[in-house]
Amino acid sequence: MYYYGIVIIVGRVNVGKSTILNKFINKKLSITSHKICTTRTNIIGIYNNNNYQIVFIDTPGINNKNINNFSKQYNIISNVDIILLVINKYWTKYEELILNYLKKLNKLILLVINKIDFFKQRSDLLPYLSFLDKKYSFSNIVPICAKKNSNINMLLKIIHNHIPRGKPKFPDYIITNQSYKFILSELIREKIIKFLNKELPYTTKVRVISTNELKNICNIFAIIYVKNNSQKKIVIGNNGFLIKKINFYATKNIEFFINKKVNLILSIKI
Ligand SMILES: Nc1nc2c(ncn2[C@@H]2O[C@H](COP(=O)(O)OP(=O)(O)O)[C@@H](O)[C@H]2O)c(=O)[nH]1
Ligand SMILES: [Mg+2]
Repeated sequence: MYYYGIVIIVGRVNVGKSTILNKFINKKLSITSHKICTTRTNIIGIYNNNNYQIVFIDTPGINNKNINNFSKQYNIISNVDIILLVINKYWTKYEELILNYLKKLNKLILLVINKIDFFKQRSDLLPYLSFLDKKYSFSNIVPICAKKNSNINMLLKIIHNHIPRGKPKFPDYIITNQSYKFILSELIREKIIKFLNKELPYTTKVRVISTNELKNICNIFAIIYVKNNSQKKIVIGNNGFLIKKINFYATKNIEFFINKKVNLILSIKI
């Protein structure tokens, strides 16, 4: 029995969304430091544990600049299984607006209160909890401190309980701590496998060489490695038909996850 689901992490900027994703995935994904399609796009982290595969999507977050336009940031939301709404010690107008938007979607919302180290005593949390409880029928309200790793495992466990049955979308050798470029390359490889069926060995490699994020588009350059000339011909297809098809669907696949227009350049090397 397999379980597969997509979880989106939403909330105000700076509440600790990316920190939480990093804790789930166990490694610093190149989130803020590297300029690889990350500052204005979603970040994907793939979590594998036994028969569970969970795709976490970290959004840039809501602030003054995008407050009127956040449905754009939540483009993917109709396809997710769980919404993780992250907040901190204070419920602000941002949280109010985000929740009002989310409410209409009829999805499972898990509320995470992060940075509970800002509460002097645990008991100070109680009035806040009852306030939040009245806001909406969240499936759970989970206080955590991502920075100190406290309650992260409990939160993961709760998430597991809500993941539907389903076959994993990504090959199981992807372990939890893969680089972002690797995940992008998997999104490309998935389409190669799909369109080439059994004509190519399952081991075909894809490497994302560079990514360059511009205001409205993300350029991604990747190389598909094949064994010999005949394999190369297969991948290219008649008049480039197949490589164009791979490119088209791989682009859609990446755009879906990172929520941004993608210009994908694919090159084939022996
Ligand atoms: N005190 C405290 N700081 C935290 C905690 N979790 C994250 N932070 C810090 O909050 C800041 C914003 O975190 P980040 O994950 O980038 O927020 P994002 O904008 O929501 O993705 C960083 O400096 C984190 O180190 C926490 O549990 N306690
Ligand atoms: Mg972030």
